[in-house]
Amino acid sequence: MLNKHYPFFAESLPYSYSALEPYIDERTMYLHHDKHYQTYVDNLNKALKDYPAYHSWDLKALLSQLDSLPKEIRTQVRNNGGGVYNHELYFDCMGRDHPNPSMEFTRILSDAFGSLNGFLSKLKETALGRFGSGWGMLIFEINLGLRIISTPNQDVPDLTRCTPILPVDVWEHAYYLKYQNLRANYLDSWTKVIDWQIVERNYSLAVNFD
Ligand code: MN3
Repeated sequence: MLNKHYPFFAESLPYSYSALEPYIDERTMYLHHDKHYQTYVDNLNKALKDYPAYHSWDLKALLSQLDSLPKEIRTQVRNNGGGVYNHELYFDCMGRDHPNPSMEFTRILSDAFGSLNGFLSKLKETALGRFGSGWGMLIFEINLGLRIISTPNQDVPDLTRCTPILPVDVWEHAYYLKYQNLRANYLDSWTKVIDWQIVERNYSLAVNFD
């Protein structure tokens, strides 16, 4: 994802639309991937189309150097590039194959957050506390290690020092069809479809790049 550049293409979902049933319904996954995510990809390309100087920039370069982009496209790249980045990681971190973290990763989470449940509660609380649309995220930050943060809209943290490990989408489009306004119920269900093998891979990559 991060080493791709213009024109960006949507990644296919790494499982079927119905794979996360009953926790996340097929229709939500279809709309979320084929409509919402696809639109972020299309609009990112549209923003960059007439700016060839940035066609070789990968997503991480674009998102971490927004201030050096022409101001006409800065907001479009921030919103749509962030949308591409966040959704690819979100879809990737879900699945039904690895519903539990390894002993080693459970220990790592416990060192940072007290216990696995302590981690999940803190992430849920942070995601619930995001007013309006945005994300809850486990990130790895240089010098600070694992942290839980929340970002508004499609913002990503400073990618020059933070690596997102596990994001959860709390825009209503992620849950409204099945859970309506009950964000907390969606978050409880989402924890059942985390693919921990992918999360642990993301963590190892982040730590080894540090
Ligand atoms: Mn979304």
